Parts: sequence; structure tokens; C-alpha cells
Amino acid sequence: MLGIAIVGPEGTGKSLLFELLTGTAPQERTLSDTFTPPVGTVSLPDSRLESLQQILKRPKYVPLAVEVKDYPGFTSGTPSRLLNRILPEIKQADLLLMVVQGFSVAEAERVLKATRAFGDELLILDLAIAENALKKHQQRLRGTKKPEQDARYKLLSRVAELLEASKLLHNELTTDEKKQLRDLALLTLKNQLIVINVDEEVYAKEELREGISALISEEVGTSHIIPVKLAVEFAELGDEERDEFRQLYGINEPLVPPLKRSILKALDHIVFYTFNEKELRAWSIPAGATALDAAGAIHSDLAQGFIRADVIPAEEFISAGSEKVAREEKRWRTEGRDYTVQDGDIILVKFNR
Ligand SMILES: Nc1nc2c(ncn2[C@@H]2O[C@H](COP(=O)(O)OP(=O)(O)OP(=O)(O)O)[C@@H](O)[C@H]2O)c(=O)[nH]1
Ligand SMILES: [Mg+2]
Repeated sequence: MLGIAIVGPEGTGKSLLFELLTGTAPQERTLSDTFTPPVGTVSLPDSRLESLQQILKRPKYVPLAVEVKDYPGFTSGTPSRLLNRILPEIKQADLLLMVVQGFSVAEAERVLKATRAFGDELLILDLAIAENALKKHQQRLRGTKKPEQDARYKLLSRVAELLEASKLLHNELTTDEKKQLRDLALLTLKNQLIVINVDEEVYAKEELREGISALISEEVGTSHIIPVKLAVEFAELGDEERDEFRQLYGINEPLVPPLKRSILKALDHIVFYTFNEKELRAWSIPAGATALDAAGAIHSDLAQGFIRADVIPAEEFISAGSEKVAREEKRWRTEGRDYTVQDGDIILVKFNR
């Protein structure tokens, strides 16, 4: 299952965001020697899946489920014994949800400053990782060749230099270089979504809201602005009451579905679909994965006994309008194990039991 780590400075509403996404308030809140993060799941529906369900009407309908963990606020100055309880796990996450705060009618500049400051904390932590890796690599090279002639040495030195100069690795490195650094799981190379938690007053002022959000997105990284506390309060209400309250606050659209869409996008994974008589389900795999990988994501038996995959893009299935028409028009393609799965494919795996 894909995993999301909620991180950020202290007291920015991370635990409230966890509650909003998972429906339960987290138990553990403070970082200690015995800390383990609260874990929950969030389902991320997407519009293609909804359209498919309108056609297929399966008894069970399962959107993509993602694991969410709530971490306490930290900085690079947090004692390393405590950081070591959480950083190895955070490094495994597929997405960092970075929560920053602008509770009061605060100016955009203050939110920007706080966001940058937390970004710098991640840079410092990464610098320690890079320097450590460089030292180890240098020891390994000792006596064999000059470090300056070694590609990995050169890459690691450059990474350390970039981090030292507060440069964002995302912008400075090539895709290939990023791939070579994957084993280090650098925090600043992870998929990130900045969640700007504002209060209802800020949120209700469209110009202010969009100003803050545009500034953060341009200067730091992709962001999503949401009044988290208000959204949690809305979630406790029935549908009708919620609509009434929303209007009272001058908020015209629902708050949670757009947040989930932003999260799905930031995860940067391909979504594919499967169905049988009983259920329609969404799955995820990294971009570039094959039909065999997709089969393996569903069940190892499917990968082991893989014969072929019947594939149709969800959009085509939806435009055909029914299972029958899609079959008759022969829109399904037969693909082998090496087929590169495309975002939105419906995949039916044929396999030997
Ligand atoms: N007024 C207001 N208060 C908020 C908002 N979001 C969070 N808070 C309050 O801020 C405090 C911290 O919220 P948490 O969700 O516990 O923050 P956190 O980021 O998990 O905090 P740590 O885990 O201690 O770093 C709580 O008292 C919340 O009620 C908001 O949008 N508006
Ligand atoms: Mg918390």
C-alpha cells in the first residue's frame, strides 16, 4: 500500500489533518523514546472510478486506499535519538504531506517564511545523510582509485554542495541522477504536497486564499490550502447541515474531495482498475511499471501464473458506455507481461492457478 507521512513544524494542525483524512483522532502525539506513529487509511476516490461504477454497478466499489501516519513536529535540532525513531520511517513514505499554518488572518509572507524554514530543516537533515554517504563511499574507494575519477563520489559531492547552498535537488538533478540516489531516500527528493492550514476567516477571503496558495506554490512547491479545523467540524455533521454551515461561512464547495485529488496527484503514481462480478477496484503502481508488476500488485499468484492481460483505457470503456459495447467494438487489447501500464488502464489478468 502507498504510504503518506504527515510532517511539519510543531503545532500546525498535523494531527487534525490526520483526523480529517482517516476519520479518527490520533492517540500518540508527542515524540518520545517509545514513540510509534498513529496509523490510519484514507481512500482516494477518483472521477474515472466513479464513472466506471456508474456503468458496472458492482456490489463492491473500492477506491485506492493509502496508509497515513501522523508524526509530531520536528526540526534538525531535535535530539538525534528521537529523530532516529521517526526519520527512517519517514524516508520510506511515498509522499510527504507538509503541514504549515496560518491560523489567523496572517499575511502570506509569514506562511511563506514558515514553509521555507521547514524546507530548510529537511535540507539540513539531507545534508547529514549525503555527507555520511560520501564519507562511507570514500572509505570504500580508499586505495582503489582517485575519488575525483569515481562517478558516485562526484555525484554525492555535488549533492552535498547543492544542499549546502540551499538548492532544491528536485530542480538541479537529472532524472537519472535522482534514480542513482534512490537508496539514500533523501527527504527533499520525495514527492511533497504542502498543506496550508488556515482558519475560516482567511479561507473565506478568496483573494487572500489564492494569494497565499499561489505564493507558496511558486516559491516552495505544490500546495493545497484548506481550513483543517473547520473541515473536521464539517465532517461531524450530516450532509444537509454541512451544506448549510458551509454557506454560512461563505464556502461554496466541499473541502475534502479537492484535498484528496491534490494528494492523489502529488503521489505521482499510475492508477489502474480491475473488476470482476463482485467488485470494481482501483490500484496503484509507479510510473513505468509493467503488466506483470500490475498482476503482482494484485496478488503474487497472478504474477506467478501470468498468461496475458486484457487491457482497455478507462476513458474508452466509459465512452463505450457498457461492458457489452466495449466487447463488441473489440476495444480490449491483449498485452503480454512486458506491456507498460498506462494511467487509467483497466486490466484483467488471465493466469494459471
Ligand atoms: N484556530 C485554529 N486552531 C487550530 C487549527 N488547526 C489546529 N489548531 C489548533 O492547534 C493546536 C495544534 O493542532 P494539532 O493538530 O495537534 O497540531 P500538530 O501539528 O499535530 O502538533 P504537534 O504534533 O504537536 O506538532 C490544537 O490545539 C488545534 O486545535 C486551525 O485551523 N485554527
Ligand atoms: Mg500532532
